Amino acid sequence: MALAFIALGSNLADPILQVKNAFAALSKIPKTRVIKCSSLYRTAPIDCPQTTEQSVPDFINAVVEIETTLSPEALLTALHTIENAAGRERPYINAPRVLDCDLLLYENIVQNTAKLTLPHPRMHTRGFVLLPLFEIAPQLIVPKHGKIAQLMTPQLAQGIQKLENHL
Ligand code: PH2
Ligand code: MG
Ligand code: MG
Repeated sequence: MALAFIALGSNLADPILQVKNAFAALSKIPKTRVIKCSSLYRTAPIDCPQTTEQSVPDFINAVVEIETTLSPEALLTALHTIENAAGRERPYINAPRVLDCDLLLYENIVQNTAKLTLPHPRMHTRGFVLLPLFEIAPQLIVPKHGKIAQLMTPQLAQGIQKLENHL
């Protein structure tokens, strides 16, 4: 069994419901068990281009710890299937999305292949990943980057609100 962490994000089509549905969908991946789900967090968009008069909607983000016997690549494929089933479209980079499921970490694997980079290349700079991850794994050491507690600088918490009463 391998431990892995997955980041969920949505800013379209009832994001709270999308993330809750994703918790359920993750628990149905073959050879996989959900160990912990973080709280839901409302987060300001980071690096999302504004293409219309309408401002980019806030995200709902969360992180899930799983145990699996799937390979990292097979797990990634399962995550894409879940995104597509939720109706994910990719009109441009970082477009608003019904569901994004990113594989953050798989054991302590460090790799950079055409299909998959581990750890996720931007996870260590993003508060919307680090805050929920810290909630469920405060002792975690992120390969290449170090202790999660030390990655979490106060600025990263700006624009992030933990939602109470949502699980
Ligand atoms: N995902 C991105 C880019 N920016 N910002 C927030 N707040 N939450 C996200 O999930 C997110 C983002 C690319 O996947
Ligand atoms: Mg993403
Ligand atoms: Mg993604």
